[in-house]
Amino acid sequence: MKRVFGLYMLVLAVLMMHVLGCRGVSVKGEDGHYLWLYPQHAVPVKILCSGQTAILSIAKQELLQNWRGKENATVELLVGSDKLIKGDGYKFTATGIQANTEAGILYGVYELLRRQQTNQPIQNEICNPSYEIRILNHWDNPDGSIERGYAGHSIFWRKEQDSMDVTSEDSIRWKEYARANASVGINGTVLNNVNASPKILSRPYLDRVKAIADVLRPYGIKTFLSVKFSSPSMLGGLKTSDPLNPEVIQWWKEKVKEIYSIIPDFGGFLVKANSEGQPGPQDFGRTHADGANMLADALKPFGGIVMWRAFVYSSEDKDRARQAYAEFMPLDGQFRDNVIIQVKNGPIDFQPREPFSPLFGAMKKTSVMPELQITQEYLGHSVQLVFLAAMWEELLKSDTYQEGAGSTVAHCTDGSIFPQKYSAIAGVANIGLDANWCGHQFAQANWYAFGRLAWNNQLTSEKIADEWLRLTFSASVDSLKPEYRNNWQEHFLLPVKNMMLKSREAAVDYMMPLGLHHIFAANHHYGPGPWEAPKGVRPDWTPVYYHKADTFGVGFDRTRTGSNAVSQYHEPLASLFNNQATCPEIYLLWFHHVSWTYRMNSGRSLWDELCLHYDTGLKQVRDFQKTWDEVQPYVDEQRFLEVQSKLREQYHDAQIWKDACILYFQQFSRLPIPPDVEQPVNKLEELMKIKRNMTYHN
Ligand code: GCW
Repeated sequence: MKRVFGLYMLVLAVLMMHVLGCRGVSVKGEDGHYLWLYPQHAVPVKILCSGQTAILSIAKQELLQNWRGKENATVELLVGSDKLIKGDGYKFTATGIQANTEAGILYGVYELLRRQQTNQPIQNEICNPSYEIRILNHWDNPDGSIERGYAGHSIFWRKEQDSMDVTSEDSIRWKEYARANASVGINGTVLNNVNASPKILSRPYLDRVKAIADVLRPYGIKTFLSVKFSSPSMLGGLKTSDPLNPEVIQWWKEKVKEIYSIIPDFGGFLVKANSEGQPGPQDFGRTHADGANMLADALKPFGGIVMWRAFVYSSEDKDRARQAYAEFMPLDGQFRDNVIIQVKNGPIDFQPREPFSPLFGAMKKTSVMPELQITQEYLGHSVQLVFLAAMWEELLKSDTYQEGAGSTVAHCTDGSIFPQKYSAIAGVANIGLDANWCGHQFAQANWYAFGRLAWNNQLTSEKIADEWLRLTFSASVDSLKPEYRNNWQEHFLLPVKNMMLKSREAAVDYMMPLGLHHIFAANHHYGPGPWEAPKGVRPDWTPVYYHKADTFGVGFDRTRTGSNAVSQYHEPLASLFNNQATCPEIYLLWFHHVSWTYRMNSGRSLWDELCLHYDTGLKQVRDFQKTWDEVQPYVDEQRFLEVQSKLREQYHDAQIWKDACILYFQQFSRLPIPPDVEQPVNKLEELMKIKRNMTYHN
């Protein structure tokens, strides 16, 4: 037995060297490739587990390789049936881990190891997931490019001219990806962009999906695909893609059957329909429910689901923020039980700050799942350090009041208030082939945070940041001189955590404070473009539509006398938002067109307050730079220098945001910049000429 074990370790060691060799990274992993899963100095442990399945083998292997508890302790892994354990939840018992599913055991193992590494207690307790489906959405195209991706080429798809054959590098990446996801409880992934190509459903692509699914399966991860609604005509050669047409229905049935013959545990479809030019049921005079149900019926016999996106807005309505609600509310109750409506966190589009979408809690007879954006499309791409958990915590804790006080977005979507058949949450992935996976070392924290919140939607961003920092940076503690090792918490953990926790508000401040939104330069969504109003472009694709600045004031009037979007919220929120005096100031310009001289709670005028926010945001980034410079002795050189240089760029770009917005809005306010605000250092005419090169790198 001992010899077998020894041999096993040798094979593992050779494998590890192979893995590292393939990527060409230093053994220390200072490029960030290890994510939060740094190899541990493990001590021996005995494992009692009768099962030999792929999932359980991984669970055992993880324990053996990373155990940092009592030397030679015995840990029992028991798949049983306990009514208090839900779904893939688990229980820590006096002897080990118990779960009702094998995936539950795996999640229990990862949590146990996490607690050992972060010095948290392990008591007898039950941990159940908040959401049953915890899924990443990759906006990866079949040619390997990634829409809104800032970390290189797709890990799944290759350039058109390249072969579709699966290489050993592919398998290694997918396995590392699966492991990282499983370690935070993510159990599903959509492999391609919601702006879907019909060819994803053709055989060569399905074969590659199968290869991916085979690697992900032992980590408890199901595979899903985004589909183009017009696939029957575009791929199948039919005359129509009308969801009520019998041939169309048959085409989808056969396609689904084919998929399941290749991937028996396939998860289902994600659909973007009648949105931003994508085809959908409305092209044939049908409703979203007609379209979603037709696909749901095809998937039902195999246990598959449809995630149907509510991200819709026509150019006709005068307020884009109202439209998802206006289109979907009348359909509540009309969807099959294997349809989940996927709703972006805010009513417009992943902005630095939005109030929650009014669909949460309002659709009471339909499963509704939040869609979060992990990739930082509107939050600084992979250049800026912005920890998004703070934003998601704000969303999940927002009270909708739909079923009385305490009906938070978290509870309205996790099944604890409405008896929805499925509960789910999605995050648009920020993952690419970059050595550090996410482009920015700290963007890894957002992937981590999504998984942790999907597992437990009551976690605080503070706790998540703390965990992530300990897991990601503490491995280097061992190599520190004792005088540094002893004050690691005080001199590294606390200041860096503090920086992470402040980073989202800082970004809101230097980009669009007080409820401003979507004043980005067109297309790239990185820098400012409040002046943009090109002729011939849909008004709701131009910043001036959103800020509506004039000599009176600034902001979008969504009150009862304006677009009336406030009425989509349940009382007391509708009245609270409707009244300028009671509207929370963080949403003021979202709901109101406010005079430049309006007195804010601070006693300052709106104009002064706006300038102050821009200034504060910029100064915060300067503080982040200082914080990071001071922790240099605690961080390996590569990661230190990378983050330092990105913070420098962030500061430069935050200055552009501040100067551009203050100088642009000043043309309307015609008021002086308050004396306690640092004067802009750039000229508006120069800032308006900046173009950003948007080619992604690979
Ligand atoms: O945020 C916008 C993005 C598009 C994206 C769209 C969507 C995938 O700018 O790139 O398309 O939302 O969510 O469908």
